[in-house]
Amino acid sequence: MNFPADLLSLLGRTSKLVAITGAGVSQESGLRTFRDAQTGLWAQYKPEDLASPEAFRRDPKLIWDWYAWRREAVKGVRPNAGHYALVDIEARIPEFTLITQNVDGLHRMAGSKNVLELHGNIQRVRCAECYTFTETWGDDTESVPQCSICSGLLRPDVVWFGEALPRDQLEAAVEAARTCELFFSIGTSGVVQPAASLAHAARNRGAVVVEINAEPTPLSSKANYVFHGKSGEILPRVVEAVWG
Ligand code: BV8
Ligand code: ZN
Repeated sequence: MNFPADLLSLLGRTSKLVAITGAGVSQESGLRTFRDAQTGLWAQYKPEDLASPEAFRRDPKLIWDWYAWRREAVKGVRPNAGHYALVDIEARIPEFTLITQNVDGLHRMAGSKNVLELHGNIQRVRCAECYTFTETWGDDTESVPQCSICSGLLRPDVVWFGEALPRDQLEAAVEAARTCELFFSIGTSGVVQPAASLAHAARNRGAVVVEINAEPTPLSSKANYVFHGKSGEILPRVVEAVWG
């Protein structure tokens, strides 16, 4: 895969780059994407049906167990070459912002610093009532652990469908997208809002938009450059081509 010379030179001289990532960037680490069918007990459920406050109210134990299962899955994997290439790019661009929809924490694990977790992080747990965070919760597998302050049920610190995104993260993401020169959309189907609107906001402000994704998305026709393939293969090549 050759990269257009003008894109490589733009990358080499840009001072403000924003990248947004989705589940696709963690696929080569062995984590299923939201598009991929779930396995085992969870195969019968669509992720968006489980990732909602209604589902938690209806059956808190089911949802607690789903996130416990995903936390174990994340513990069993490592960042891949795509995550590490984004760490390399951050080290070379004066103002780099990494916006992620992923709750797996793999970007930080790889060493990324300026990370905005738009949809939270699965490793963090808090009270559904009083918002108190807790590092530890019993391993009683019979019931959902409760808050030591108000006895409310504990839940993962992630954003469920119908819930507001963390204001500080979202405002910082919108600001970065609106003022960047270069915007990379990596491993995301670009369906979930408001995350999916950021690339378009950057494009509308004159940024050059690059899509790296295994398949076409609603952004493909609007992007300036589109590379369809695996982010863990393409991103290291971009770094090599610009700074190798
Ligand atoms: C809200 C955390 C209101 C939990 C997640 C406007 C229009 C229509 C609908 C809406 C709208 N505004 C709001 C909505 C509703 C909704 C929404 O967008 N619905 C969609 C389904 C249409 N949005 C919300 O509910 C948001 N909240 O609006 O609240 C509000 C406002 C103020 C006050 C009160 C309330 C909250 C959205 C966040 C939900 N939480 N995750 C958890 O993870 O359990 S979303 C979750 O799904 C992910 O975080 C991610 O965002 C999304 C999955 O998308 P991707 O990450 O892109 O993954 P996907 O599998 O889809 O695609 C992977 C891609 O990678 C594929 O294209 C594949 O080809 C590619 N790929 C695969 N392998 C590779 C690869 N690419 C490269 N390399 C590879 N190796
Ligand atoms: Zn509480």
